[in-house]
Amino acid sequence: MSQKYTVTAALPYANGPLHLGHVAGVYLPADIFVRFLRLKNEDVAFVCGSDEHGAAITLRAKKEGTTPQAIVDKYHGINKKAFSDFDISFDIYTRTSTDLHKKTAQDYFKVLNDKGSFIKKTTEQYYDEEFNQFLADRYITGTCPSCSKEGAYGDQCEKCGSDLSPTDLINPISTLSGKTPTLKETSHWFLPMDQHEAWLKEWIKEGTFEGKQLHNPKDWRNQVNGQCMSWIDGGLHPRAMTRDLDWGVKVPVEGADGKVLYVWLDAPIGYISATKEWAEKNNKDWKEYWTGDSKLVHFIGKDNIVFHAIIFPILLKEHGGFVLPDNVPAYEFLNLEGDKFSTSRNWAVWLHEFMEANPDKKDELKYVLTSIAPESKDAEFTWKEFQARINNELADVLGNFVNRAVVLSNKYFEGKVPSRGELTDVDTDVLAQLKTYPEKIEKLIRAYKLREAQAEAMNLARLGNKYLAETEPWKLAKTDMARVETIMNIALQITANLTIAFQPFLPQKASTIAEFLGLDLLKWDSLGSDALLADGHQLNKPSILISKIEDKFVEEQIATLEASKLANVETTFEPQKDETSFDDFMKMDIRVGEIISAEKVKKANKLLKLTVDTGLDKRTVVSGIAEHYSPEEVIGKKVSILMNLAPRKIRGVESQGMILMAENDKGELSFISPEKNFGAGGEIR
Ligand code: B3M
Ligand code: ZN
Repeated sequence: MSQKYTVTAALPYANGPLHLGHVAGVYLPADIFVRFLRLKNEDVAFVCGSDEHGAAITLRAKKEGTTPQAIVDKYHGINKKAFSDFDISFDIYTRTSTDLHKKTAQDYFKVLNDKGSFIKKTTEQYYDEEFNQFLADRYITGTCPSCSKEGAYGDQCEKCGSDLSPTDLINPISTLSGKTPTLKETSHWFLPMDQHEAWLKEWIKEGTFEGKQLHNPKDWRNQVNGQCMSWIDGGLHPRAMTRDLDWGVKVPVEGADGKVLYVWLDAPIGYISATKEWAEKNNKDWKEYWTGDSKLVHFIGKDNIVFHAIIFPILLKEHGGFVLPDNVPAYEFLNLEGDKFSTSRNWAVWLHEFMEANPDKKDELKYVLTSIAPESKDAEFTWKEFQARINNELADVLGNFVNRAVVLSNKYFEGKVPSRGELTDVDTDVLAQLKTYPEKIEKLIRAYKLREAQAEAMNLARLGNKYLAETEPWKLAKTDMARVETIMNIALQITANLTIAFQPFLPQKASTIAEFLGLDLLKWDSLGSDALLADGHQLNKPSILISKIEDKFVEEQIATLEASKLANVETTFEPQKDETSFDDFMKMDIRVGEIISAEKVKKANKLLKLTVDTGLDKRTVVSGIAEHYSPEEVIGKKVSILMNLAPRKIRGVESQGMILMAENDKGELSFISPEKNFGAGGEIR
C-alpha cells in the first residue's frame, strides 16, 4: 500500500517575480522530493499557488498606482508560467483569490470560532490618520525590540525572526504615510497561542502528540527545532487572526464588518483549498491527504518557520481531525554575487527572465542550485560557479561518461547492447558498488539532504568514468573484442542506472539519456540493477547532452546584473524620513560613550550585552551587532549613545539606551565615534 503525502511549497506572494533565491530555497527541493516519491510509487499531492492577500500585495499596488487585483493577476501569471517553464511539477498551482479558497478559509474560521478557539478582544492598534487605516503586519515598521534592527514589520522581524505585534515596535512608522501613527481602539479575534505552549513544546521536542509518536525531532533541521524552541521558551503570545483591511478573505461572523482574515491564517489554509481543488479535478478525496496517516511536509524559507511549525499546527490542532506536519524543511537564504538578493534594488536573477533567455538550460540551473542549496547555512550563487559546475561536473563527468558508453557501443556493435562474458575483479567490484547506490541516495533524499543526494548520483557517473579509464576498451578493441563486449555492457548498465538516479534532480537530462539508450523511464526499484538493458537491445545515436558555458555567457550575466543595480542605485538607501522639528530633535540626549565590557546574549545570536561608560554613569545597553562585532573587539570603542530612550527588556535584559550605528548599502555596520579623542560624556547635538 503506497504512503500518502501532501507536500506543500510556500505560496509566493503575488507581489513580484520569483528569483533564484526563492527557487533554490523552496520550490526546487520540494520538486526533487516529490519526483523521488513518485518514483517510489507513493501517493503524493504536491500543492502550491499564489498568496494573493496581505499587505505585501496592497503596498505593491499603491507603489505601482494600480489595484491589488491587477497586481495579483500580473504576478500570478508570471510566476505560474515561470514554474511551468522551469518544470516544477506541482499537481496544482492555484491562487488564494478563488471562491473555493475563500469558502474553505471562512468555513475553517467558523469551525474555530464556534469551538471558542479565539478570544475576541478590544485593544489599541496603531492607526494612520492620513490614510484612515489601522496598521498591522507590513503596514507598520520600526525598530525590532529583540535585535534593535530597523525595518521590522508589525508581525515579524525578518532579520532575527522574532514574532512581533505592532505595539512591540520601537519608533513605529506607517509604511503608508511615513508618519508616526496614533493609537485607536479596535476589536479582533485573537488566537491564544500561549495556551498551546505545553503540547507544542512536547510535539517539537519529543515529536509526540496526545501520547502518539508522530515524528522524530532528529529528522527535523536544527534551525527549525531551534527557532521553535526559542519562540516557545520566550513565551508565545495571543495573536490577532483578523485585520481591519478591505483586501482579503472577509471574516464570516457577525460584528466583523471591514475585517478580513490575517494573511497567515488565510494562506496556510490555501494548502487545504489547493488540495480540494486538485482532488475535485482528479476524482480524489482531498481529506485522505490531510487526515489519517498521510504525511504533511512543508517546504519553506527560514523566515516562514513560526507560521508553519507553530501557528498553522495550532490551527490544525484546534480544527481537529487533521494531521500535523511530518517535517518542515526550512531553507536558509541564497545570496547573489556577494550581496543579498533584493527585489527593491533589483539585485536578482529572475526565474522568468532566465527561462525566457535560456529555455535549454533548465536542468543546468537545477543542477547548480541544488549543488549550492542553502540547506543548513546561507549560500552564494555566482555566475563563475554556475559555469564551473556545469563545465567541470555536468559536462566533464556525466556528459563525458554517457557519451563514451553510447558512442563506443554504436561504433563497435552497431548500437546493439553486447553480452557480458567472464567477469574480472574490476567488473565484479564495479557491479557491487552499483548496488549500493539506491540505499545511499534514498537515505539522503528522505533526510532532505538533497545536495548530498545529487552528489551521490554524480558519483555514480564518476564510478562509470573510472571503470572505463581502468579498462580502456578503446585500446582493447584492436586485440580482445570479447573483453570490450563485457566492458561496454557494464558501462551501458551504469548509464541506464543514471536515468533513474538523476530523474528527481535533472528530469530532462534523465529522459534524454534514456532516449540515447532507447529505454523507457524506469522506477526507483530498478536502480542498482546490472540488467536494465537486454543483450541485443538497440541503442539510438547520442547527441550532445550538456553544452559547456562559455566565458562570454558569464560576462553577459554579470554585466546585466551590474547594469540593473546601477539603474537602481538611487533606491539603495531608504528614502528620507518625514520632516521633524528642531524641538523634537533637541529632546534626544545623545552622548559619547565608551564600551567597557561586552558579552553575547544567551539564545540570541544577533545581540550583545554592553556596559557603556556614558560619562554620567555606567549602564547596560543591548545592541543587535553580534553578527558584525565580537564582544572582544568592541571593548574600548567610543560610540554615540542615545541616552534618554525609554528602557526596555530585550531577551530578559534591561536595556537603557541605544547605540547609534551607521549602515552602508551592503548592510555593513560602523560605530559613530568622534574623530577627536573625546572622553565619555561628550554631548552630541
Ligand atoms: N507568502 C510568505 C512568503 O512568500 C508567504 C508564504 C505563505 S505559505 C502559506 O515568503
Ligand atoms: Zn529582530
